[in-house]
Amino acid sequence: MLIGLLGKTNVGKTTFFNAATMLNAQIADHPFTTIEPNMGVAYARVDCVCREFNIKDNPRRSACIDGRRFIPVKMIDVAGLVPDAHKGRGLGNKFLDDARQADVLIHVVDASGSTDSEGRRCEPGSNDPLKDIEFVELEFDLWLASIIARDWARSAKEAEHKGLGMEHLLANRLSGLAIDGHVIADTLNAMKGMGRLSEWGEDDILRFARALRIRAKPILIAANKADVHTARENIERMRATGRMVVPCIAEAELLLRRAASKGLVEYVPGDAVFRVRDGSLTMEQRRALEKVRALMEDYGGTGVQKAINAAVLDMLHMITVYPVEDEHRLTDKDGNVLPDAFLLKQGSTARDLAMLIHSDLARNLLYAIDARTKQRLSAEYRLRDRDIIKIVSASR
Ligand SMILES: Nc1nc2c(ncn2[C@@H]2O[C@H](COP(=O)(O)OP(=O)(O)O)[C@@H](O)[C@H]2O)c(=O)[nH]1
Ligand SMILES: [Mg+2]
Repeated sequence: MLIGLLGKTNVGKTTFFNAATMLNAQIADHPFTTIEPNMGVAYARVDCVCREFNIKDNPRRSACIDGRRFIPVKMIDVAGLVPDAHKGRGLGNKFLDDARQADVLIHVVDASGSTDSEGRRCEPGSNDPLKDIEFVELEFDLWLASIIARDWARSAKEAEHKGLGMEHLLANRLSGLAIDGHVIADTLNAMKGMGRLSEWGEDDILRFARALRIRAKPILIAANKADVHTARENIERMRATGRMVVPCIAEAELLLRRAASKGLVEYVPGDAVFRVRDGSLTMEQRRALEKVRALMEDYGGTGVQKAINAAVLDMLHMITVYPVEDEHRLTDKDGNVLPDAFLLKQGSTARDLAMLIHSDLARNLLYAIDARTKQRLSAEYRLRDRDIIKIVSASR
């Protein structure tokens, strides 16, 4: 799974990215060994099942801090967003090339309105972040539409003649965009009232592109710089449009994570509070931290972790499942307690979980065991959030 981070210059995108991916340095055994420069590992935070069993776990690819499990998710810093990106202006092609791989996008906006449309500093409140949002959406939609529209009338006619489903043609055309075929089919279904496909004009195609983008590439708004006084009103306005908006203070999150890594504060990313640890802080450090504390009380945290969680868990409808090999001790074969936590789409089955572990395991799958009840589950069992599952296969 991949989160794409978008935003124009000076909104705090790098600050957000650095804060979100910082935990990485503290987890030695992370699963992504080679990573491109604009890629990092962020984490979704869930309540770990270790608390329920009152056991000490030792995760391998995720981390458990005070009963909070941090599950790795790749994050890509999508560069080069400028007007007319879809026509290839600036780094436009690079932008779209990065963005197309993402399953969900986090759009960092300057909610305080102190960055103009070209990314220059301006008077707080003078730029409208809603315009930034609409601009990104339109750029994306125009780009999608341009891919779909290629030779549209002829292709649509051909599909109609042969009685072929249009979704096949579109799935082909949109391959490489990480969009599920059934999402395309669903979107086409929702467009039924728009008449014959072969008669669709540019506007119809754009409308379809928009409907598809909303389903296939959901965008969460990280309303950054929420600490600036002009932000609050803009946050309300953005929320009023029905979009998912999470107020953020990326700068505060970065400060806290850095302070925590130096042992100056105790802070679990995503908490609403932190504790100052060291008596030897300078007055300046203390003052900065107290300012952060007041802001966090206002918003219930810095919002960075909340934004990641909302994107992954809410927008992508993910659940967490813990595979084990010993359903009594909740360990893998090496004795690691609750070694893994996987994110799976709601509706995934025991077979999907097996597939995620190893294709051989899925091929030879016999049944699964619910570690809580010790009951057998079929391969088609629909996993629930927080399930602890042993997969039993014929190969071992
Ligand atoms: N007030 C405030 N400023 C921030 C926040 N996050 C970042 N900034 C500042 O915004 C400026 C641009 O940040 P940067 O991360 O480089 O933005 P980018 O160009 O979007 O990558 C820097 O001066 C940051 O310190 C925040 O949450 N609040
Ligand atoms: Mg930057």
